[in-house]
Parts: sequence; C-alpha cells; structure tokens
Amino acid sequence: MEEKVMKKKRIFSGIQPSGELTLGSYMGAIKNWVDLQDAYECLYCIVDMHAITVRQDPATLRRRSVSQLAQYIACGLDPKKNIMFIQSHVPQHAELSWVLGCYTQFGELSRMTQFKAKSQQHADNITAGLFTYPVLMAADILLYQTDLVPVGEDQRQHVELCRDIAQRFNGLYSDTFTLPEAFIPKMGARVMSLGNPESKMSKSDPDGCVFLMDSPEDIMRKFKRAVTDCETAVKFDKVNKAGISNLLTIYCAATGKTMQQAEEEFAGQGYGVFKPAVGEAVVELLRPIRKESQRIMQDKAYLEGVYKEGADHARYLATKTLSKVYRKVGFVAK
Ligand code: AQP
Repeated sequence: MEEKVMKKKRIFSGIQPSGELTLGSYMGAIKNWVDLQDAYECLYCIVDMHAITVRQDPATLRRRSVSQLAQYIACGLDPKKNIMFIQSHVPQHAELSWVLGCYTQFGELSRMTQFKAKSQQHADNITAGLFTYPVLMAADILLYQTDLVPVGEDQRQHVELCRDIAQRFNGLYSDTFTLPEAFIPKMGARVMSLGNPESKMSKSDPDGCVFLMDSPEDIMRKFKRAVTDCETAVKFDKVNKAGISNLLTIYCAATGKTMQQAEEEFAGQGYGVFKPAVGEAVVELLRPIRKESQRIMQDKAYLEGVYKEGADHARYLATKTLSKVYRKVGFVAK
C-alpha cells in the first residue's frame, strides 16, 4: 500500500530582544520550541521590531538580537531543522501588519491587557507602536500560515485576537489565512517574579527575574531571597501560598518531576532546605545553556550565516502569503 506523506504542520513563535532571556521565557516558550522542533516545521524569530515599541538603546538592541540567537541555539534549537531569523530582515512583517491594521478595530486593541500594563509602565511614552503591537504579532503569525503558536499564558489574548483578525479577513475575501492555535505548556506557562509572586517574571524586573546567562552564584542568591510566606509547609496552593507554588512550579519544570513528587520530596522540610534546592535545580538546568551560548557567541560568522539563511527562507514563504493578500484586497500587481 502506498504510504501517504503528511505535510508537517507549521509553528511560529518569537521573543523580543528587549532584555536578556529569562527563566520565564525559557519555561513558557523556548523549552516547548525545542520539544516541538522535530514534529513541526518551525520558524523561530527574534522580534526586534516589537522591541522598539518601548525605547531601546540601539547598540544594546543590536548586541542582544545576536546573543538571543546564540541562546536559542544553546537551548537546543537546531538551525538545520528550524528557520531562525531576525524579524526586521523580513520586510513582509511590516507590510502585512499595515494591511491587517486596517481590519482591526480600535476597541479590540484597547482591550489588550498587555497594552494596558505597558502603557502604565511607560506612561511617558505611549506610542502608536505599543498600541498596534498585537497587529504586528498577528502579521508575524499569519504570514507563515502558522498552525501552532507556542507561547506563555500572557500571550493567549494576542493569539485570540490574531485568530479574530484572520477569521474576519477570510470571511471577507475567502480563505487566505490558516487559523492558528496557541500552544500553552502545562507546567511553566506563567512563571512568577521571585520578588513579587503576584506578578509575572519579566525581563524588565531584574530583581524578581532569573536570566539564562546568570552565574550560579547569582541564581542561588536570587532563590535564597525569593519571597515566600510565614508558614513552613512546601505545598502547592496558588491562592494562599503564591511564592511557594511558584517555586514548586519552577522546580517541577526544571527537573521534570510531578507536583506530587515534589511535595513528597520536601514534606516536613522547611523553606531553608527547599529554596536552595530549587536554586540548584535551576543552576543545573542553565549551566550547559550558559556554557554553550558563550561558546557560540565567539563565532560571529556562524551566527550571521544562520540568521541570513533563516531570513532568506522566511522571505520566500512570506512573499507567497503577502502576494495573495495584496491581490485579494485589490492592489494592482507589480
Ligand atoms: N514569566 C513568564 N512565564 C511564562 N512564559 C513567559 N513568557 C515571558 N515571560 C514568561 C513567554 O515567553 C515569550 C517571551 O515573549 P516576549 O519577551 O516577546 O514578551 P513578554 O512576555 O513581554 O516578555 P517580558 O519578559 O514580560 O518582557 P518585558 O519585561 O519587556 O515586558 C512569550 O511567549 C511569553 O508568553
């Protein structure tokens, strides 16, 4: 019997080089990217155009964009299997974003929780780019006819909006875009700040945040200082024990243990034993990533080859979708 060759489904995801990569972005996104790279055709992007929605120092942004690629590879993403590129190298992202912006309502964008949070955080610089960020994100995803978007919980709302925009466009002009689904991990979907377990671990909050490139000493210090509560039991209870629950989640995601196994392991032991144990698990998780990343960063020519080849491939795919969109909305062919 003839075997049917199934086309692999496609994945797109990206992270802004607006700061160093964090344990949150690793557990919420990159770890899953690595797990999915064999079963899917994957595009993993460094979304520098998103990063400038808040002020960046140009030299730092340039350096971070390249070191983020080195860290992606060090985390286990294989450039031979995945298309890895820098967003601004593929101008079709900006072009599709303009078109999709004309099919997105002001009211929809006003409801985005990330916009509300970031416009409070950057009250002196609330730009149109910050407001239309989700439209650019929709363009990133739809440009590649993406099936699956592996992201942390905080990005779910943006993926939902992307689906709404795609559905609206498809409804007006017949099927143009694949409708993407968010892929949110079971463990680590929302890693919380070590300093304030009520808020998300973010690269813009260095005190509560563990960076992939942190030294073992820094990691241990951050975990020993992590905010907990005045009880002693190591138990998962998100409402009453937010700090301990966060540390348990990090421990499970770092070691692959279940919540029950982790609770049993630390039963009867105080936080003085538990907190350093979580720190050590994270140190061991990140040790090879840090070492490999430092090694790859020495080879600038290799990194340049990866992002240039990635952008060539991405542009080829993106052009197909963009031409279709331009035709459908009524632009005259070149
Ligand atoms: N704390 C987190 N827990 C789980 N997943 C997380 N992600 C980020 N933080 C956590 C996921 O990682 C990807 C990073 O996306 P991003 O850097 O482009 O956007 P972000 O969510 O705005 O990142 P930060 O760290 O919060 O940046 P700042 O401080 O600049 O606002 C996404 O898939 C996200 O879900």
